[in-house]
Amino acid sequence: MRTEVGSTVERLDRPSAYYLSRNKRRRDRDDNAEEPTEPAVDPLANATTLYVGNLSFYTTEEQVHELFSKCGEIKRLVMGLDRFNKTPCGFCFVEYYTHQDALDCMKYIGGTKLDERIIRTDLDPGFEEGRQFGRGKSGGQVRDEYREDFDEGRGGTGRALQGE
Ligand code: GTA
Repeated sequence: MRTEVGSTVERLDRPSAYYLSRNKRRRDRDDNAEEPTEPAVDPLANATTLYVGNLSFYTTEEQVHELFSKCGEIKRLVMGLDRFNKTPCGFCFVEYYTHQDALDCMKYIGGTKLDERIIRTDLDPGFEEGRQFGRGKSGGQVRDEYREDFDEGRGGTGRALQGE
């Protein structure tokens, strides 16, 4: 299944696409890289953390907690923040106690609506300090700098257009 999220097409049914494609991109960049002789350890095999994307900037931690608690007890919830002004910038990490709860969440909550937006969940190898901050030049998510549509829940037009 595919869904249009702003100008970005995101896949909702491929749990580990983000990390798989990053690894493939790295291999493709390095011409001399040999194909691994042994299968790599899958960093998502026992993942208990989910990345949650396409949140409204106005969705609160309490709302996220309430929804994601439906699939299991939450160990930790980290809101994604603009790295300059420390306000929510449209994503978060949800950590469960068990891998099964994370899988259930992918199945039952990923692709559903929160605050009238279709949210995207992706298995994640685990939160590390610093990852809660947007990596875009403006401080928010990189994807918000490329956006050309008007998305009221995510600050209007993309940051690059705002700067023009
Ligand atoms: N597990 O799908 C994900 C995921 N995403 C999308 C972001 N994170 C994710 N984690 C998992 N799965 O900790 C995590 C990151 C980081 C935090 C914030 O969220 O590991 P970000 O600020 O970079 O957010 O990350 P963004 O923009 O959603 O991340 P993404 O998609 O990785 O984009 C970064 C790269 O893609 C950049 O190289 C950028 O040049 C390019 N890019 C992104 N969007 C576009 C676009 N529309 N057009 C062209 N290039 C784009």
